[in-house]
Amino acid sequence: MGLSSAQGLILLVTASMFAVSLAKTIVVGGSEKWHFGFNYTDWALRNSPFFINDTLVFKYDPPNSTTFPHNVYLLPNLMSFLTCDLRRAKLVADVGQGGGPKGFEFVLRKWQPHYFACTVRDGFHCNEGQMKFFVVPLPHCHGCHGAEIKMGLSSAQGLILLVTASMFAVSLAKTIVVGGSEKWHFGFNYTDWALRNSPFFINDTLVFKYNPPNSTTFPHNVYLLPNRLSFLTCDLRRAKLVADVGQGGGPKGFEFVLRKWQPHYFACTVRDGYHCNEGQMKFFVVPLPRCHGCHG
Ligand SMILES: [Cu+2]
Repeated sequence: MGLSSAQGLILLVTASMFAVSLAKTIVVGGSEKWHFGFNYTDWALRNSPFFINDTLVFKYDPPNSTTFPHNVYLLPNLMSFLTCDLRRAKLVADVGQGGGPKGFEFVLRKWQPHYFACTVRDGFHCNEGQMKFFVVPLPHCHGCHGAEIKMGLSSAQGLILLVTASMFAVSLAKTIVVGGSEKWHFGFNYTDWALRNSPFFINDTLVFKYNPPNSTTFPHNVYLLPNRLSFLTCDLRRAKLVADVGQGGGPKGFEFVLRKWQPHYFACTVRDGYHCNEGQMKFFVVPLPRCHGCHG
């Protein structure tokens, strides 16, 4: 993209310094710690974003006569997370490791989703007890938001980073047809599709392609749901129109540019949620800021 290797090195070194200096330690659940019956998915969303090298602390009592035991596992993917399918869960901390003043510390080292859950009582703590959440730790990114000023970067350095980041963001922006050759139709797993095609980046364009209403195909549309809960349950009450049944046709389809660094919960609302629920016409993406010097 025209960055010299010297510039690349400077960005890399700067990014590494920042990553170290900014790493945070976060107690999972805050003062609630890690227990049955607290909504950790909500907690994680309220406390996002998390960053690579941040430390999560799980605090729970070891087995005793007055409290239930808990543990911490990582589930392999979104589907197992949603359904509390524990078959491929990997141990993070057992029932005895969350005690003491320090609890159990887990450092977020990888730029990938982490699906945490308590597996006690065969998924009961995960399902009924809401002892699950996920985080996607982000690389520390400079020139993407206002933070670098507070961190002691000179404004000249900040400006260079900002301009560089903008150039990259423009040159690298992609256009992605939702569902690929499947386009936007009933009965395709778009949540899986989105995960397979992640990450998406800010300024990428999603293209929704579907036929306008006619006698041979079902109509579809595109809405944004307000949050994760409404997405999981296909609750359409606060859905916002993105494209109506007539807007996905033609060779171009409907284009939606991902402009904001926040989760986007897309769904088809046709037939009162039937297309969303049974037809799997829903997915979410969290477009990332373009980040340089954070990965290879
Ligand atoms: Cu539909």
